[in-house]
Amino acid sequence: MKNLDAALHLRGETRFVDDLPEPEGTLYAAALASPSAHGRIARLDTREAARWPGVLAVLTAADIPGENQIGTILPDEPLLADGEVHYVGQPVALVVAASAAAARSALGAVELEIEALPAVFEPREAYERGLLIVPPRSFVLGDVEAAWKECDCILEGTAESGAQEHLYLETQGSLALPGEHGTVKVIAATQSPTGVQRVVARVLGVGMHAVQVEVQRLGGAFGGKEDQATPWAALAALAAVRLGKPIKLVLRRQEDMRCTGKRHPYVSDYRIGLKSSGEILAYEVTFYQNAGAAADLSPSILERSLFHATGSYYVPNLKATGISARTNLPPNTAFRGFGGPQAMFVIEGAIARAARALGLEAAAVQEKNLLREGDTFPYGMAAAGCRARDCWAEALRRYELEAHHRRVHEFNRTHALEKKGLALMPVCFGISFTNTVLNQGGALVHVYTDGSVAVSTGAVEMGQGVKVKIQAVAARVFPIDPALIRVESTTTLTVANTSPTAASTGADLNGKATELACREILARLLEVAAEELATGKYGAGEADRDEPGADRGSVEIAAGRVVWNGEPTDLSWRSLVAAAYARRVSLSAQAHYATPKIWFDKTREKGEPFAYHVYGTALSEVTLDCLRGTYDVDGVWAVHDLGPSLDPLVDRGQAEGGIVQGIGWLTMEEVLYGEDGRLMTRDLSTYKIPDMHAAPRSLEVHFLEGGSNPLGVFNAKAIGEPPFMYGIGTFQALRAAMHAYRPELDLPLVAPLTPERVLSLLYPERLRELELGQPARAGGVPKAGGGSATKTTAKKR
Ligand code: LUZ
Ligand code: MOS
Repeated sequence: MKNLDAALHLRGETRFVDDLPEPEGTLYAAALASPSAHGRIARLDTREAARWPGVLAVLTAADIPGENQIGTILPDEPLLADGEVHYVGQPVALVVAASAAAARSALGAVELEIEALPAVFEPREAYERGLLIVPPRSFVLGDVEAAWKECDCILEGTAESGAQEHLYLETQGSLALPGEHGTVKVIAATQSPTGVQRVVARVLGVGMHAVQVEVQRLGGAFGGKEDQATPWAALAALAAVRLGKPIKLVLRRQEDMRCTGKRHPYVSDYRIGLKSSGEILAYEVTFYQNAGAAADLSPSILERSLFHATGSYYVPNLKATGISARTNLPPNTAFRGFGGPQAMFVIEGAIARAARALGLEAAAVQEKNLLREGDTFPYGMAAAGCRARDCWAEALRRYELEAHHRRVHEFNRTHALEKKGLALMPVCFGISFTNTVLNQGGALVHVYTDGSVAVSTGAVEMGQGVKVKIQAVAARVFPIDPALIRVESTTTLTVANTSPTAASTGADLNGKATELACREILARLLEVAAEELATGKYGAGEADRDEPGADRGSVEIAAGRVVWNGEPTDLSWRSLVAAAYARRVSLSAQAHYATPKIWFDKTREKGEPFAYHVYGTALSEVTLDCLRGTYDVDGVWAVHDLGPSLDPLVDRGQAEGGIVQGIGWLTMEEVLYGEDGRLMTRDLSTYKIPDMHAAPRSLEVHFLEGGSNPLGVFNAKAIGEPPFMYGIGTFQALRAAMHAYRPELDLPLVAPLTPERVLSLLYPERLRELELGQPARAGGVPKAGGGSATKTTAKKR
């Protein structure tokens, strides 16, 4: 099996929002984006723009019939700016015209005067000014203060990880169709149809039952459409209802990059304490999350950082604090890993640095502290079915770590200006939305009288292959040709009150619901089968015809036909379905699945928030050109805890894609804003993502067998997010190569390590000289220095 859309994609026939046939009379909308990062709107005059050729209307906050509010977690985000603007790119007005070009050209005719207010872009500065999204939170385990005294080595430092642009292939967009009785149907590129429905209803001042949201598929999302597809859908719906016409609103790439939020950049302070053996006794970390101008999903993302503060390790004494800082950037949002990668980035950096200080291999310190069965996570849950050490050991064995080490060592000994680095990266990622209520899914299954099946769920297909998995689930319960099973588009009419397809849970939650609905229909069909067989028409069951209570338990379906006592009968799936219809038995079922047992108490910050954890270990090798600062990823080789895959090809695609995306985040992808808060890296000539050449030369993912996971569909584990974090290992391998060249440097823990940055970190003296305009010092070989621009030197408290 492969992605159900593969053939359509290959032929370019797949329809994304922008490819849908437009109903007659469709109008086009474009948003006027704030040019200012923070200011008071002194004047907003739309009259000139409204007279522009082709323009039918210019809408502002005053035109919103309901609430001008789109916030999901906090009500702090207007749909259209009202009185103030808080980031460059914030929608201020909406121009509706006969063509998209006319709408865009009229944007310049809107007269907008903004009185600038002071803008803040750095999370620490925002924190110091008291600009917080939510109050700080801390997760505590043991007693860090007491533990420092027991440590042989204590290191303090800071860590910085950058933003990341989602760069989904399909930009944000919606087509809104006004209906009768004040209803509207919105075809949106969203991970969260219910989220769009709720906000559209709120903005229009109507009930959710007046709003239908439909999603066929997305051209990628990665979290970028979990919350941030909503404003564009709501703007299209607003215009559709105001003008009574179909409205299409699709962002161009630069608009999308400029106006939407990204992965949160984090600045973190850490302190780690170890025994000389490498055992970690205590870890204290404070995450300063750059949330941008509105809450969006930031509090949940920060919460996941706290959950994953200790990565794959058991740390007996921990204090992790999360600070969500409000700045004047576009609201940052969900991105694969959802705050987990930012947290693991810090502890991995801290461990590698501590290992250097102790004269140990990083891998030795990692292994010593890896989670064991029964270890307590900082949030009080015990590691159950822990596979951290199984994956680690299998990675070492399968990928011959010792041989790798020897080769790298030999290479580095014989190459003066090229260096290789190796690093291992263990991953432990909790599966479930950390917000417990979201862990529910629904399915609606119809079997038609010809035996074909339609399955609807709340899952949104975004290229991750969730539909092929749901089809596989239905095909296991109904053992029939998968071609008879169609997985329908996702709409709020078929399955209501859905959670976003996110948190790697799409296949679990919706697959489980599908399984339940199919089983309900199957049970009815088996009843019918037993009765049909008892008629003796199908070459089986005759003996029992007259026996009341004949053994119905032996009736099953296999390979599209009824099997009785292990023997195939003449009763086919199709005939069985027709017989059920003739007996007036329902061939439809709706089911709801809620992850059992999970809970979390926010007052104590303790609970069992995750259904299970996904584990894995990846080995990365990097070759660095020490003169140019450029590098190649020689390979990433992972052992990944997955269990029995529902679709190995799809899962492998997810793992490989996640790895490359994780590498991109920490190496070449650099989001830069100007001093005025304007995005500088707003197209693909200035924002580089990994391509074929940047991808690892060798990329292997081995799925670890064994283990049982009853909380995943048919025992499989979730795949979406965990592999992303293997990229942290590649980043560490690159740092190891840098250390191999300049062992005396205490490199600051900063990402992304673009080649420019690598070069400047390798030659800090040169950089200082250049900055001071001084001639380069004679003598060639750079001297050691704790002098790199960093605060990562050890401090005493
Ligand atoms: N979205 C969300 C997520 O709302 N809650 C989560 O815990 C989560 N985790 C990962 C990705 N998206
Ligand atoms: Mo997500 S980061 O939308 O699972």
